[in-house]
Amino acid sequence: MTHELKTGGDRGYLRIATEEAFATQQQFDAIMRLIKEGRADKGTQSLWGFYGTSPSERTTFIRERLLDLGELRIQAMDDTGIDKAVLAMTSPGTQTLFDVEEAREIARDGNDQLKAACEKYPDRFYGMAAVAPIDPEWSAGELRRAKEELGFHGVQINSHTHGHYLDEPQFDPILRACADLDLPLYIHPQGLPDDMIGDMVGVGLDGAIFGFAVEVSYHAMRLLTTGVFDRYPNLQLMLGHGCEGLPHMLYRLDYMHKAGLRSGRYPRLKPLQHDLFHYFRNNVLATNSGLPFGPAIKTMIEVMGEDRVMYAMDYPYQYVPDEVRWMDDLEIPFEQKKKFFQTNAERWFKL
Ligand code: 1DF
Ligand code: MN
Repeated sequence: MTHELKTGGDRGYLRIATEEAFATQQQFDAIMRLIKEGRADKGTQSLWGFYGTSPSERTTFIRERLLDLGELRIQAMDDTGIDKAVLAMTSPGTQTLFDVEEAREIARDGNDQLKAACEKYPDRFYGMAAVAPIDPEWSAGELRRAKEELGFHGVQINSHTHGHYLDEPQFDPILRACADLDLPLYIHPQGLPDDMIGDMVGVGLDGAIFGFAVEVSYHAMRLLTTGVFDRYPNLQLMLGHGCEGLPHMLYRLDYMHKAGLRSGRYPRLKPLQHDLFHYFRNNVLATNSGLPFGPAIKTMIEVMGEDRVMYAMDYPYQYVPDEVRWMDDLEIPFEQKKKFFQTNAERWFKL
């Protein structure tokens, strides 16, 4: 151990964790009911069939911690020197559900519960809204309520909704609401759609280990290459897990995108106003959730700029106090570290 972890800024910065998960009992029960009835997709069966029932130490800890928006969470933050947490309803939110009414009710109730927790711990907890993308118009209205009545700071969408992606026209009300309300759109993983998951469950690679990044990076590339950020130039897309690997590959993504355009290979790909580098430096924000890994953080800072990379712990899925010490000791300039831990989150979430 190199140093004690304390809240309050003893190292010259506050620590703000930006991808922190909670569940509601109603959400949990609805997902587990789908699984019991054999109606959940393969990705949900794999994830929540495991997290919902396994007696292992890891899953028991995660279940208990997800359902707590009180003292257990505050204690964990105190123990790891986390001053503030930006909280969102855990993956898959409502997005694996089929009943529209139930999805809306779980999102609305989750937002109310989160609002109550933020009021109880006003300098510790900050909210991102849950929505029900299966009903885009309702979701747009809920985003307005989240911003104007609940004082929330963003929205978390757990990637695809029954295999559908936010660049599809039916979801435009959600994108427009994010842009109009100036709410960052955090795209978080969930289980992969049935038509993508292949044999990933069979080989044990569908979850956070690998499949999540495949599917969310695909989602982000769809938004980027179909011109969402030309339609909404102020929209800010947040991606966790080291920006789901994309900055590492940005040269090739951009080169092949341009090559495809030049040769007219795909009718759906139309020329954009800018190259992909531009969007990564103007519309994409990254967190290092799950990746307390210097090379990844430094690459993101180099590729996207020091104003666009933020800290996240991914509590309770990756609760490792030592990770905070490694990030404190990261070999980057102090000014960059302060942006990473504190001021970028304050700026982009408007805390
Ligand atoms: C896991 C990770 C599962 C994250 C999650 O939802 C999740 C995991 C079920 O470790 O299996 O949201 N995560 O955010 O990294
Ligand atoms: Mn997460």
